[in-house]
Amino acid sequence: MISEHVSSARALSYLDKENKSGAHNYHPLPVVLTKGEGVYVWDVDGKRYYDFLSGYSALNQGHCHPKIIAALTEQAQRLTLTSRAFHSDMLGEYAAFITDFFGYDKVLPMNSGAEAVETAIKLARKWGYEVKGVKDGKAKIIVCENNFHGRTINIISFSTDPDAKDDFGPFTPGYEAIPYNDLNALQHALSDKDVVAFLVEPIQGEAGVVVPDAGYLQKAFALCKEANVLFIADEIQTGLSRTGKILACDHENVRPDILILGKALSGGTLPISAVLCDDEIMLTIQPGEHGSTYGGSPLACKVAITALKVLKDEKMAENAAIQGAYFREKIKTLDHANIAVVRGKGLLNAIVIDHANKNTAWELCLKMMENGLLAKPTHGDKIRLAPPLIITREQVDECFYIIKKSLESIS
Ligand code: IF1
Repeated sequence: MISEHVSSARALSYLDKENKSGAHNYHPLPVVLTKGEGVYVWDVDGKRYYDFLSGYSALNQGHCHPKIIAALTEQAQRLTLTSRAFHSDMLGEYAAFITDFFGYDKVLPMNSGAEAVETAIKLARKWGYEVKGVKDGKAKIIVCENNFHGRTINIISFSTDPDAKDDFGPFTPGYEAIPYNDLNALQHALSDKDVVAFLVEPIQGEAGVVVPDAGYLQKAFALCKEANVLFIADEIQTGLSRTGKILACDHENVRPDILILGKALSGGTLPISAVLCDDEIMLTIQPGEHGSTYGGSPLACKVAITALKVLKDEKMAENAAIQGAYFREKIKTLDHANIAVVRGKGLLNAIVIDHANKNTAWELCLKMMENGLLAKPTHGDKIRLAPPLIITREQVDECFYIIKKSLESIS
């Protein structure tokens, strides 16, 4: 029973309401939050927790970062939306800022991560037909097994996760899935002349923070170049300082042909995503061929500029690298029977629970919740540990203690 873990009758009433009138498309921990600040969130009974999910890495800058909230509220009182039927005084400024920040000719602003992935796919196909010269309707995109790129029909068409796709067909053709971290498979798949792009997560998030071998991204990029194929990096989860560099691809000095960003681009305030690439690719899309109502709104532009500035000014990539390495070292010392693997980069980490009882990961999360730390299991046996990037060494020590204590109490 979930209800026995709920902190109060009042908290339970929120769960009941959600359950009765909201779709049942999630299985959340039984905690009802009402306030967030930095690395902390508070539930409706006033209990404080460390947030080790960070809104699936949308909250890299921490909850309610004062500079981001100031930018949001200031812009919200002036101009929120023009649609792209008119210009705003913010879009040009944002486009100049973000293209300079990441070193690309152009940006195409969207909202959710899935929309940005769809945008990248449309760009790759259009480039394939208009620049590479692939025959109409033949364009093929290589993806990796166990990928996660979002939940639209097209994106789940190339998912290999039955939970994501069963009973949602028919699906979109034009994709081939190869094993992740397998350069031979990539080389083989690239021999098809109709391939226009390779879409890859620099670290597979949903798969359980799967870090590829050193050199994989760089060699994969080189293979794509040899085959005149676009290398598309989905950095929606790995980007924006999470792994200890502004982009996970930076660890291998790879500059993707198409870069996809989302999540922390708004510091957890609005759905803001972006696709970046150079003119040869971006200018294949003409007026009327793609867009969205909210993408590139003045509100989003202002928030995204501020969110990026905060990451850089407050050296969050550097802190993620330092605290992440420290945290992994500490967790590795646990040598606990229940922990099979600890892996990750920067502050994107996961532990894999090894136990006969397949509920152990969920039980551990409940224990950690009780002890003041929120994290969520994925695929039954993996727990993602990804706090906001502003976490301090003292806080890492305290969180380590909470995790250790929780582990000890379930074995
Ligand atoms: C859900 C995971 C995280 C993503 C990558 C695109 C998107 C995502 C690499 C789509 C979104 C989220 C969405 C959330 C769970 C989740 C997730 F568990 F699936 F892996 F972050 F850890 N590319 N990831 O990770 O972005 O459209 O959601 O803005 O339940 O769908 P979106």
